[in-house]
Amino acid sequence: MKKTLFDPVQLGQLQLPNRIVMAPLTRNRAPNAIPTPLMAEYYAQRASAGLIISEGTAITHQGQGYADVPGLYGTEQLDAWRQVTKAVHARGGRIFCQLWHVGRVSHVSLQPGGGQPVAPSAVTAKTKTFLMPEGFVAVSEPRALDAEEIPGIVRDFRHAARNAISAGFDGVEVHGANGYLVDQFLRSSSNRRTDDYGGSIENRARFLLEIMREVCEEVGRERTGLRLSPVTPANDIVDDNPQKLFDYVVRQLAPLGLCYLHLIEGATGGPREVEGRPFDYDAMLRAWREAGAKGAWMVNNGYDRPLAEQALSQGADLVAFGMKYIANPDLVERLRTNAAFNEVRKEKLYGGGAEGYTDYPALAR
Ligand code: 8OZ
Repeated sequence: MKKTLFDPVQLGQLQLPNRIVMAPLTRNRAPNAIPTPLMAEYYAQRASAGLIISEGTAITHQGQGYADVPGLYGTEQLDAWRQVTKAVHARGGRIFCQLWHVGRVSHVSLQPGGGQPVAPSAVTAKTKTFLMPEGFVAVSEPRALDAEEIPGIVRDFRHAARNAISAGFDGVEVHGANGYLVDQFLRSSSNRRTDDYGGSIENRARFLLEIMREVCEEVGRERTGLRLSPVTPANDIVDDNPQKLFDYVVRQLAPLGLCYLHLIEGATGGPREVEGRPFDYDAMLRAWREAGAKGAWMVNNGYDRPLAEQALSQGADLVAFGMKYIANPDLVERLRTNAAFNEVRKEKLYGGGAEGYTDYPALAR
């Protein structure tokens, strides 16, 4: 039978009412890294999504890279997240937490003790972070992690996953995309290590695979997803051979039994084709399935209803919407009825309050 965006679908133990996912979206509205009641309202407004994935949430203070993004490592943060997950569940929704360590995409002013951000290698990214009140500023020079520090960060992911479940999330998504720490380990441009975590594809993938094994063990494979972005140029990331890298990665991931793999196709929030960076996503999906994976294939980037329906007919199971979800709390209903979309107010994306956050109207009943 032809799949549609509006079919119910099983994801791990969860029954999703549709195949529409709210993508993770950084909004910088959590002062002191603590979620607020306004955030609970924002997510609850979007509870008709098949699944909500939270904004990137720092697994530790060291994992923070932007002003006022939430964390998941302190009691106050967990208590505040509990109010968010409760509000989403009260509206009949489901929400995963995106586990985030930014690595080198940070600034000394955000780091514990004003220290240097950490990275696989001491290579500064040509990219910006967002501070308040300064706005966009160049990231700080990172230091290379000692080999002895790496198991601790793997454990931090595991611990944050446990915290997410204790805060009422239905599962977790490891942020392996967009040039943050996990992606920095994967890529030849940012990983210049000569130990077991650098050099060959097998070595560069080691950090990711260790994290995924630990997180699955902690919260269960049916509650563990992963986001990847094979060719995005976001945060100054590039790889010699992404097709070969991700072919290897998905074959290694398959036996873990993740509940989904979430793919950003092309440049994050930009064109679906990146000049000079061709990529065959179908081949990646085939490799994952050939290796025995049963999880959902979630696609993202610039989707509308016709393109989403085409993706579903070609093997995708779920479609994640970012920008459209910011401006349209009732996106499911709008897609279903082919209604017009509210336009996003870009100047309200990062930081601020209710304006451009919880004040986008739903369709009149
Ligand atoms: C936009 C601004 C800050 C962070 C990502 C978490 O690219 C982000 C992000 C996006 O994945």
